[in-house]
Amino acid sequence: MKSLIQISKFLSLILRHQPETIGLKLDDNGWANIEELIAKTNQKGQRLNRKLLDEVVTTNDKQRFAISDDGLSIRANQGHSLQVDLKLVAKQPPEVLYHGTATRFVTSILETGLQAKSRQQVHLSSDIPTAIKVGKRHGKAIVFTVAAQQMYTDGYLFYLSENQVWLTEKVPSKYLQQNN
Ligand code: HQG
Repeated sequence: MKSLIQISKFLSLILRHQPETIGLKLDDNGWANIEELIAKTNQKGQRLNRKLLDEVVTTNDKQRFAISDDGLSIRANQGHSLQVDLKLVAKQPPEVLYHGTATRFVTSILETGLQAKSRQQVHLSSDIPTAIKVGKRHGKAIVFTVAAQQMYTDGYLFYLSENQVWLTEKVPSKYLQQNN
């Protein structure tokens, strides 16, 4: 693999979506054994070693990955399509959060609310610039303000991932306000 970004993308695929691609299994909490991950990656002809892996984890722009306290395992902090239990503790959200998406999804979102789609949860940002970046990944960006505190009062649970992404199961459209 040529760059740290490519390794990060590869790790996202393996640790969030398809560990079976290299014959790897994650535990119930999403952890992979690092030695095994490296060995199986190399077996597939992709160069990876502990030094490179550590470099990806520490330099990653969004801190997408965490290494366990004993240094033996790695997991993705959020973004899974796989069923994993990250053991996050429910937390009171701020008054509002933001969700960046593409303009072409607006009609559908206003009809059915924000859904997790292929991921385990809906991802929310705590500031608008981050939400714009997330939205741009899909096309022309648009940002929704989410009445997070109101949702929380109404019984919805919120979680904050280790890399500061807010997660919730769904956001009904009555809690959404279009920003731009
Ligand atoms: C949209 C990246 C139509 C939703 C980011 C989004 C984030 C609907 C898309 C993280 C809908 C799903 C997650 C509805 C939701 N109708 N469209 N009812 N409900 N959608 O990629 O939030 O770089 O699964 O608005 O930065 O864009 O990978 O979710 O546009 O933190 O670490 O369906 O992934 O992080 O797209 O991004 P995604 P997301 P990483």
